[in-house]
Amino acid sequence: MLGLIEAVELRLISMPLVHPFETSFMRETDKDCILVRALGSGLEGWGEVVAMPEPLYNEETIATCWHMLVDFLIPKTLRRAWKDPGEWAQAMRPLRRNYMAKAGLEGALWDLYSQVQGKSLAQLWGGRRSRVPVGVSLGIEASMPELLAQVEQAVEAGYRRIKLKIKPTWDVAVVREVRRLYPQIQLQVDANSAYTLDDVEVFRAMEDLDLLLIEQPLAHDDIIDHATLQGQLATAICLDESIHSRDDCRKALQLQACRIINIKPGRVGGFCESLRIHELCQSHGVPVWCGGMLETGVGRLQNLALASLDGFTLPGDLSASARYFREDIIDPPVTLESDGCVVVPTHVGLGGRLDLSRVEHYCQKMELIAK
Ligand code: OSB
Ligand code: MG
Repeated sequence: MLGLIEAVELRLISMPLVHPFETSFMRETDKDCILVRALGSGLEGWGEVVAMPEPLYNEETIATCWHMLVDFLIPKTLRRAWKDPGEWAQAMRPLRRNYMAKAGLEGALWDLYSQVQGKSLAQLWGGRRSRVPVGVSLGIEASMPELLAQVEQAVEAGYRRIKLKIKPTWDVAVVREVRRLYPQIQLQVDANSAYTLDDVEVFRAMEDLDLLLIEQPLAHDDIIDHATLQGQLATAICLDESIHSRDDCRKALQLQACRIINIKPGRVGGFCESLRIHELCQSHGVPVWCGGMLETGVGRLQNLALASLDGFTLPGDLSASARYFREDIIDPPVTLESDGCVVVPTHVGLGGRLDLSRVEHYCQKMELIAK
């Protein structure tokens, strides 16, 4: 029993990134997000809303999530006692989309539920691995030497899989050079929807680079064109932005729009839907991996628990805290083992790792919503 949720607090957090992160759609120097704290049964659970300040990755923003949480999701949550986070997620379905807003609150409820049940999230979700291989996502840089310095640093740190962000003017030549210098490394690219079907030649030119996958080459809301592109490529396409639900995933697989799925709990409305997508992909023999949104330790520890499930056979975007932050809001932070893996948390909930004084230090705004 999850029980009655008595109050929910929202905190807007802004933490400096150790290195700016640039994609085909934006450049970030700070990690801004909402932390959700759900209070009930004398316990507190924490979750993270991964929406960004601007609607450039998807349509949500920090402000739209704040509004959805304060005006709809939290009031609907406070009115009754919940059996478990699954029942809650089902009850929120009439509220259309707004997946990141939902996922942040669901994460807080899972943290609470983990404590009530006395089981870790990995245990609750059926994760069996105690450590998971992780990769690193490297942004677009101003020059090739600057990117190569980032690659070298990541390889030296022990990461065995590198993901390169690409965009027109920063693609084939860049990826080819990294592949030439690191013939052995697992390499993949992420276009964040920067191309159209007119660019097939760009992807053809990468076919000999032994890429694990090409992530979201075409439009954020497309499945059909991706099927056309996948039909013309030997390299696997992986969908990120286009997949918001198990149903989207089912349709993408049916149309053969991709061969791999990136599961980001924030993008699909939470861990319940993530588990459903994982199950569907497993039944189709389709590999999945856990994507990231530069999460703080709160979202990161929860994503790690998800990535411990059997179907997550590819390295996730779940790097160590130090790759993003000088100081994470969890202590101890997430660290990389010498074999390129991260240890899956075995503790109940956040295991007392949240450093409240650091949360307060990075907090820019707080709101308490109670009945
Ligand atoms: O497309 O996977 C993406 C970060 C922000 C928004 C979108 C994406 C990303 C990443 C970073 O690639 C992954 C990470 O958290 O390390
Ligand atoms: Mg992506």
